[in-house]
Amino acid sequence: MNTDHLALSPEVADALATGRPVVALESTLLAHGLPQGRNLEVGVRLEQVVRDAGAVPATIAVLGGKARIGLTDAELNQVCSGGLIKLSRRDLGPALALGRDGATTVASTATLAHQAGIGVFATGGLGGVHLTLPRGTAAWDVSADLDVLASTPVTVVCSGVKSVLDIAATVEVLETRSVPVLGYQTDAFPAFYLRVSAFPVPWRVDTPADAAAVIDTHRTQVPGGAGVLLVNPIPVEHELDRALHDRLLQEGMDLLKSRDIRGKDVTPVLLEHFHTASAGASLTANIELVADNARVAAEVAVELAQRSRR
Ligand code: PSU
Ligand code: MN
Repeated sequence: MNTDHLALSPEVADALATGRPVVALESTLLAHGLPQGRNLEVGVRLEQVVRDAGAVPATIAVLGGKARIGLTDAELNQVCSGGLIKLSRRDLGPALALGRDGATTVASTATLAHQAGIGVFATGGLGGVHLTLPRGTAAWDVSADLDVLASTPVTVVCSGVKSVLDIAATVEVLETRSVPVLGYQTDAFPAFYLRVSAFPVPWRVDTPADAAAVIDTHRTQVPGGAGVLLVNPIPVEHELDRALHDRLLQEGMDLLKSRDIRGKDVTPVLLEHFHTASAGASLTANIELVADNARVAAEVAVELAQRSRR
């Protein structure tokens, strides 16, 4: 493997060279998960949240056939202006070789973050196992995020998985693939818009220091090269009303079926339905949960940097 495709911003390169904490942020949630007109302010805010907690943000996207690790204002603007394709890890080779622009998902962001030497990454929700008929999409659909997390030593901080997924099956895959799942101040696996799902987490940590201790130990003493999933429930004041949530979910599933939506379009179409049909309530929830994950990720990155200096 070479790293000729990586273009680190001067700030991120300097932080990594001097052992300062860095948090990776993804671009698909900006380009495909949030509406244009709102996504840029979120991208800017996430970076500020990371800075306020004492870490350096590294938003990641592929622009002009280079993997940009840490974006300029103009690059973040470009990511949020529309027209970027959604790149999973399978798409990195084509996009880099053909000089394309694209937004990176959890799978591709974690891949590039690890190549750049960044160990902590914040997002909204991890991709997972999609529901199949009669409730969901027609085809078998399992996000590459799960495979990549099982084979990439990066900690992903998220609010669990979207309730548009089969949470039971997703939790089982994480177990099978030996990915440690840590509940952050929770005993329940969170369901994105909702703080709890019907499923418990195998482990709970209550402080950034404990999270860092587990991550450090897992990374240095447990073979297998899996990442860690740190799940942080949406802040209680922003949780979606359960009845509204259940209605949106049912409608979303019906929409997928009637429009025959498949593959990588499923998640963006569902999110867009939630945002428009809830008159923005789910949008606020989505933005606030990502911001809180960015804070927690930065606090954990700070602890990890301190540990490596000891
Ligand atoms: N979190 C959000 N919004 C998003 C996503 C995460 O708050 O849009 C994206 C991530 O990029 C994740 C993707 O990798 O959804 C999952 O897509 P798929 O199911 O096609 O793998
Ligand atoms: Mn899929």
